[in-house]
Parts: sequence; structure tokens; C-alpha cells
Amino acid sequence: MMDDERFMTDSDGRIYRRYDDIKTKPIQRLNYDSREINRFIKKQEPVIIENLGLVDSATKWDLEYLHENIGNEEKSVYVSKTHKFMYYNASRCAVYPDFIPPNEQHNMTMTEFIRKYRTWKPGEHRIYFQQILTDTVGSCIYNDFRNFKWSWLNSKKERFNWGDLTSNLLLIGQPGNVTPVHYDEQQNFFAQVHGYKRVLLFDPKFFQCLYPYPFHHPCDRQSQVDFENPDYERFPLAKHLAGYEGVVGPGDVLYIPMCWWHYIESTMDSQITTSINFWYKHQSMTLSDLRFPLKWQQKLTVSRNIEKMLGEALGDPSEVGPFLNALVNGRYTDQPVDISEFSI
Ligand SMILES: O=C(O)CCC(=O)C(=O)O
Repeated sequence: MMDDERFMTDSDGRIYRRYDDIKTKPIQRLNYDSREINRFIKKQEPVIIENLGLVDSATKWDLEYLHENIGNEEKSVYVSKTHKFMYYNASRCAVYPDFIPPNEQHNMTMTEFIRKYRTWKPGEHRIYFQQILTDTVGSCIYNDFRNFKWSWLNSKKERFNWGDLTSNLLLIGQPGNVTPVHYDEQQNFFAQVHGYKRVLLFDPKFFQCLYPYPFHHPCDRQSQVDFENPDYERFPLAKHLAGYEGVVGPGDVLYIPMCWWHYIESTMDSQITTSINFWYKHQSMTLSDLRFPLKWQQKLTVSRNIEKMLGEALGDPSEVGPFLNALVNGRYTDQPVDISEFSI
């Protein structure tokens, strides 16, 4: 691994992918009792919180314990030919008939997942367990869940006027698995339980540098820029990306603010990675809550609404791009006008 120039080893011995072109600063790390934490959450900037013990009761969630206690229902496991697990919305595939799904979602029992996990060999399809925690879990897991530090979470939710907790995703990954860069429209406390994950985060203002797929595309909210092989001819602004970087390990909680772009990679030196996230709706915004000029988080929401509305109004999502070009080209920009519609 050390000789493979696609990877690097940091001073703590964590091994992950090398991205020389992407400029980053370290994500601030703070002890759980630091008053500074609230300042970061208020500004909606990422921070890694140490020693909080948010999900200490899940430390015992190794494969044996989960096998015995999580319940027999099938669980959601993504299967990928590569190490990348890009999220896509299967219900939107019909809109893009040429779209080839980058991975497959399978439903399997914990027994099946564990068998695949233990017998996996390099070169085989990779697997990534990603299951929303529901009340079908057995009583032991349910008790562990109840013992998470809900008082801390609730105090943050109240203080920052967030909406309800929407879900908790349990992720169990193989070393080297990568979740490519994307954003979610939710606040996220991301708790690391086992193993290490390297994270790269970018302010929502890097929208133009990350070239998100169109709203109606199955890969909505995902960037088209592949960090491992950036196509600077198609995506020239990707050269200007600058963000934050860190490694989260057991006991760390990363605050991922709403609409911040994030890339997450299970480090190669980890045996297994287990994480639990806490997704919260942002508080609902009324017009009087808006502060002008809009911040990029809000611009993103506005742009999504415009794309959605136009898709409906034009009756065909493939009309949205040409319509927006017709509004902008030659008027707001020097881009040439599409003359293909002008013949009579
Ligand atoms: O841990 C991962 O691989 C992805 C998690 C993620 O994207 C999230 O919690 O929003």
C-alpha cells in the first residue's frame, strides 16, 4: 500500500487516497465541553467533537452482537463493482434512460451480509451496509439506542431551532469504501463508532466548482467531479476547490452542516468502519426569516425549487436546461445562443 502512489499515510498511520489538487485546511477539533462548539454550529461550520460519548452504548455493536440482536428482517446493503458508492435515486432512472446505476441496492439478512463481509476477496464486488434504524431492531439494540446521549442532541436541536430528527443511518463499511462528494438538505451529527473515516468538506458556495447533477437526474445532490480523476476540461472550476479535511475515529462526532458538500472514505488501515448519523430537518423558513443577501445554503434551496417547478411547468425535465439557457445565454452571459430552434 505504501508504494501505491494513489494512497498516502498520515502522521497517525491512517492510510487513504491522495488528492494533491484539492486544497484543504484541518477541521477544528474540540473537546465536548468547549463553549466554542455552539459557535461553530451557529455559524454552520463543520467541527469534530471529541469525548462526547454520544453513542458509547453502540461500541459493542460488532458483527456478532448485531447478528444476534438486530433482527431477522432484510437489511439494505449496497453492492458496487468499484470502491465508490455514489447515491442515486432509482425512481428517477426513467427520466434518464441512458443512466447506468453506479451500484446496486440489495436487501439481505445480517447473516448473509456477515458471510459476504468475512469471505470478501480483493477484486470482488464491494459491499456497504446502510440501514436506517427502525423499531424492528431487537430489545438489546433498542436499549443501546435509548442510551445514546439524547439530552445533548435535544439541547442542540432546541438551541438552534432545528426541525425533527428524521432518521439514523447505520453504516458498516469495508476499508477503502468511498462515498463520493455530495450534499444533504439536513443537519447531520455523524458519530464514528469503529474504525476511521477520512472526510473532506466544502462550503455550499462551492456549488459551481462541484457541478452537481441536474435536479431531476437520479444523482441529484451528487457532484459530477470525480476526485480520483477530475476532468478539468469539462469541469474547469473544480481546480478552485478549497475545503476542510479531517479523520474521525471511535468516539468522534462530526457536525456536517446542512448543504455542506461531503466526501467520506473508510481508511485502508481500518478493519471495519461503523458509523451512526443523526439527520435533522432544518427549521422551516418563512419569507420573513430570510436574510438578504441570501447565503449559498438558501440559494441552493431556491435553485432546486426553480428546477423542480420548471420541470413541472414545462412538462418534461429535459426541457429545463434549454429553457434556462434561453434565459441566460447572450443576455446574462456571453455564451452563444442555441440557434437550432430558429429554423421555420
Ligand atoms: O459514511 C459514509 O460513507 C457516508 C455518510 C454520509 O454521507 C452522511 O452521513 O451524510
